Amino acid sequence: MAPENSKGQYPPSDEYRETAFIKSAEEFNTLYEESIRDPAAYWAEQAENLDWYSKDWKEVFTWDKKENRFTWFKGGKLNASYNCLDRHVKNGKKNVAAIIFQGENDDHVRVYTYGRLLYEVERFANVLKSMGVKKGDRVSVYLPMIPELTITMLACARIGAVHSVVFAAFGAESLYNRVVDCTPKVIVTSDGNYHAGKTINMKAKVDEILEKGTTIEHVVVVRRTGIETDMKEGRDVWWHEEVAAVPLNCDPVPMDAEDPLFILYTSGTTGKPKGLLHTTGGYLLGAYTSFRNVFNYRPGQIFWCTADIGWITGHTSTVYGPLALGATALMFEGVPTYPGRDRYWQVAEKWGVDIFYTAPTAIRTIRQSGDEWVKKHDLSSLKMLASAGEPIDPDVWRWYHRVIGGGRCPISDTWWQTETGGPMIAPMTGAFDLKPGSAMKPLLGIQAAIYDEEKNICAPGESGNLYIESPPPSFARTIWNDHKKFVETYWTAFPGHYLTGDNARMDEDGDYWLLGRIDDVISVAGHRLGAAEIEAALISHPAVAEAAAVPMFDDIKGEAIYAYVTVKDGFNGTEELKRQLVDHVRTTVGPIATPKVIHFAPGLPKTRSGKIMRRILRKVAEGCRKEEIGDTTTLTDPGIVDTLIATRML
Ligand code: 7RM
Repeated sequence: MAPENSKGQYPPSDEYRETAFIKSAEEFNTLYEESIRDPAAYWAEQAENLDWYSKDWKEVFTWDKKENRFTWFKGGKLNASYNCLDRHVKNGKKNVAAIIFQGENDDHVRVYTYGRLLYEVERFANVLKSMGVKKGDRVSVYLPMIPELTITMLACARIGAVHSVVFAAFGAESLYNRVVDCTPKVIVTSDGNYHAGKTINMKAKVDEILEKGTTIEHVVVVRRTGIETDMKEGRDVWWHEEVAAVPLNCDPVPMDAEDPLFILYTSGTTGKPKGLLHTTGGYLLGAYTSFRNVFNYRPGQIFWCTADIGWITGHTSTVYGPLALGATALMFEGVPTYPGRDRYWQVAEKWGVDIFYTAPTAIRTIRQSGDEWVKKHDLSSLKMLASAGEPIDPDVWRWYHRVIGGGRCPISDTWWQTETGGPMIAPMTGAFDLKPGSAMKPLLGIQAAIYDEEKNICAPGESGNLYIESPPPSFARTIWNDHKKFVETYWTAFPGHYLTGDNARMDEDGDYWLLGRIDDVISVAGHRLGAAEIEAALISHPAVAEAAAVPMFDDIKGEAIYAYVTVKDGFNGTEELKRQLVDHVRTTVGPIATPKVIHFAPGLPKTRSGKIMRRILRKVAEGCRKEEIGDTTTLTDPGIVDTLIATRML
């Protein structure tokens, strides 16, 4: 890529431009105008890239704005696992690598060709069937980043079961909440997982939730670590024993485009995580199209997204996007800093990674370790870089570009959410002069807009609420069990427009700059955590009366958790209690929710209706002075603010 131009932007090199699907801003503008003049026509044309049993949809897109129900390609029939596997096997890719698995331990390597992956998926689909799993049934998946995770997802898709993956680092309480909500028949887990040199027992957490009572009848356990594992007769079975006992072939079930593909939970403003429901046709089409357009993937390239599959980024960018396209995806089990702080670069060099996709938090961690860790490796195979999960700071962007990308690789800063299913705003790297820190423009077929509180379009430079104007195919259709909440959360602020929950502004060139969340979501290292979930964990400790969690600035994680805690009478806010609370949150929600600060407070600022004023708590956590806090007159006890400022924890 040519160096930075006089405007501080980064135009693509001619060499890169050549390989891109869209090669100039003019070409993009023309295609974009066309795509939004008639989005249904645009998406119907894209739908030709999938393999359908039938394209008998009456209408491409329907949208009932009163009920907030929408459909894409309803009546069309396809199968996601067929699209991700069989069709590539039939098209000469039987012996092309689909997944390159790199375990945490450097010699744990498995390569699955499309042919082998199909074989594994068919066998496991038969295992699920043998357990009585039918079309529409839910299957919970609580697995580390190992190929069995992808195999389970595709096996579900093959027989029409709905997978619900829970991030492996979530604790028992978080797992329980996600499992009871979607009432699965089966859970697929592993004995344990490897994390930064430690072996963690996963099955024990599953046992813990099963004791509380769930709908789960069968537990399939992958032997990953070989640790001592309690297996309950009649309920728990080993993966390797089951797959050896079933027939090899399993035909894919034709699904309606609107049949559910998966449920994925995400944290929101209220205590209960929301199960976003994604459907077969629309989601898969979105994954395919965005993967092709954003990454300019070319056959033979190795694509590596470091996100865990427990998050939407992993669903779309490690499983469905690459496999729908017939690409080769690296699947990595480890962490960026173990055994050395060059682990990512060692892996990228080892496998000759072409496209590397990670989160700003990882880049910040790696940058902090110093350039010499990167310089030890030959990263000349890299062609492009990408980022997702949080705003990427321009300085960090430039470091990523210069040190990781060798000044040669364009960076796509992709903005999206669990709800959107796939990227919505991202630069076309072969066409745009890139601006560090900006996600730039909505993708083809996507319309975004920024409105102020009065629902006027914000002028360039003004910040406001980011909306997506009409739901594209990849959007979640509802919240599992709670359509009312779906409507309230996303479609009520401005009926007919999807509220993203993010602040943004547009610059003079019409490029988008994302500014962070407007709600009570804390983004720790790019992982969305609900303040309410952390608070619920704190409050469940016997010493805690009340708790409020807010984000605080953290130069590595972007945001960290600052927790205010009022203790019950008879308890004292000691260092020992602090340690206990931190441990308690780690085991209930998971290590990613570890509070950075516990601030013992005599009380919390509340409105008369009893709502905790998080705005004020955020400001105190940020270190604001009294004058900067704003109006406190609506509080029942305004004096509490002075106390909190005086006792603020640094
Ligand atoms: C992909 C993912 C969604 C929230 C979203 C934003 C933030 C994601 C970017 C970003 C700035 C980006 N899904 N976010 N990507 N902020 N620039 N490129 O992370 O559902 O887990 O989180 O993440 O606040 O609302 S998510």
